[in-house]
Amino acid sequence: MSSPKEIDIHGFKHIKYQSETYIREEMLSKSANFYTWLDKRRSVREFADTPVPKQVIENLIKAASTAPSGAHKQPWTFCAISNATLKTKIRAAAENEEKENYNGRMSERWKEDLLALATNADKPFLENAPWLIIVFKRAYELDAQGVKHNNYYVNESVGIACGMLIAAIHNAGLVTLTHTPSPMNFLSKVLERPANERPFLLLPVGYPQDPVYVPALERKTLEEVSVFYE
Ligand code: IYR
Repeated sequence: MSSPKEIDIHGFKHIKYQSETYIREEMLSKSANFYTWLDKRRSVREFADTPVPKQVIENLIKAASTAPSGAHKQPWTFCAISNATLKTKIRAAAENEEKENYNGRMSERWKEDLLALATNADKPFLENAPWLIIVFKRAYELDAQGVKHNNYYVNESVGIACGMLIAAIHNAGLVTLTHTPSPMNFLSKVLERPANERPFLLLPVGYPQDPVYVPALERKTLEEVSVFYE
């Protein structure tokens, strides 16, 4: 007898799920190729002003929003900004904060660590990149009666969604960087976000400037990042 297409578990419908599986050789080559492809991703800080179609950004956000989340609450809002006036406002406010960071709020040790990345308080990418995606975490939801319901594992959930967004951007042949102007509450004001949303991460999206240079970084080896218990 064939198994049912759907079953009921305490009143909730569960549907039969068929995951894609591969023969051993294909699994080996797929996993190796995915790593090789992902390893080509680099954070890029200089963008071309070449436009990126809105539909591409929509697809990237849809991909990110497939991320697993605590109790499937999907506690995220992606704000996609191509509006030049808003980008200028965001750049000005972010650079104000960053000036304070670089001129005092950051420790000497921190600034030394950043020398290799050649970052500073100037953030031209906030205006040059055709799109800024600002990810907000939703700390809680309000029901129809206005009662607060906290979401679960919000940072973990939104962090995973951001990782998937970054992979989707790479897959589209575009580049990004993770920018966290600090403090970033100004983003809630500029974008008029509701009180249950807090800024989490800002990602400019676009084509890299040509030519573009990135720091000659090495990634940790498998041995450095893993411990196997067999
Ligand atoms: N937010 C600052 C500083 C900065 C901090 C870290 I940690 C980085 O990896 C990169 C930058 C800035 O955006 O410049």
